[in-house]
Amino acid sequence: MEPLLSKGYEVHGIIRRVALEDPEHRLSRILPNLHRVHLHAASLESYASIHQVVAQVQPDECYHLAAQSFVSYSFEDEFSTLNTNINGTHFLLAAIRNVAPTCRFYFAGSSEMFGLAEEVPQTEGTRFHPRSAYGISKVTGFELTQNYREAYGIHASSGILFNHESPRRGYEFVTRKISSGVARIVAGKANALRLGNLEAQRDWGHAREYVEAMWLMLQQPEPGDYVVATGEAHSVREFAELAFACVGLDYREFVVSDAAFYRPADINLLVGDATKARAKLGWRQKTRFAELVREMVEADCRATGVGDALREMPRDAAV
Ligand code: GDR
Repeated sequence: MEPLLSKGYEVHGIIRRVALEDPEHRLSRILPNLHRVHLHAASLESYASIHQVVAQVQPDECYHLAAQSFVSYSFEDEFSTLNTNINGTHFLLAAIRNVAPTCRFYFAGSSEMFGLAEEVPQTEGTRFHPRSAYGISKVTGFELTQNYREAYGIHASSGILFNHESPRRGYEFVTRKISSGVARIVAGKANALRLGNLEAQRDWGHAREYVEAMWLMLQQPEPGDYVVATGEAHSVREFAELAFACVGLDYREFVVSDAAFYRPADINLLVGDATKARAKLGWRQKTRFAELVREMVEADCRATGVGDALREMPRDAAV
């Protein structure tokens, strides 16, 4: 929302009624900007509510970022993940087609669609082989978006975004789990950090830069699909090593690999090739891996009152 506000957009969002009634708790991450956006009570599970908001607002652009987005949870509750993610995308596309057909649409696709990828790095042409209900729901959303583009002429684009992180990341995702875990350990509130598969490799970029790519997609004369990635893979172990090093600690003394956090089917390596986004959108990723780790650990340490523990970033850490 901040990039759109800074560009002078009038921003509307949909939000579940329960969250609207409890903003301090449920909307804490957007509280400073709450007065600058128009929030409408609606649910991705109800076509009628989506239709009503789209008809009333008549948006020029729609960024569909709402989903059950935690891959691990999608193994525990496949039904809700598939229902919400697939129907939610369908309802939005159908509402746009019916009452705001000139609205440009962005679908948040995911590198999880590649899953057990047959090639490295992955491009827009790599075959999908999702490994979770979440990945399957995103492939379906991607196909729906393509179909609405081809069948009804909607300016509908999909971003195939690889992992994008920042200090605002939810605590359940591994990067924030590590950065907040480091802060808790320094503060003496924990003495170990239990993680799952330390060897999984991901292509981690900065969320702020990735939302700019979303916006660029909707400014193009023609809709399309774009991989957004840094092109660099790093393991969970590397992330933990750098994160603990930010406070002068050795991760091996604190990190425990716990089978409880392994997924029934994980993906060992995802790394993207953003050549198309660079060529057509002029998009560039700027934040390096070590800077991202540092920013997240720094934010959590300061918020926990242990900012003093932060050490200078080693010169060779700018990987
Ligand atoms: P991911 O993000 O599934 O890639 O999806 P996540 O941070 O949850 O996992 C990344 C990798 O780390 C491994 N891992 C752990 N993960 C979590 N959450 N907790 C742990 O303790 C842990 N230990 C190891 C995982 O097994 C995995 O391999 C994110 C989400 O934002 C999606 O919505 C988005 O589509 C993709 O990124 C791109």
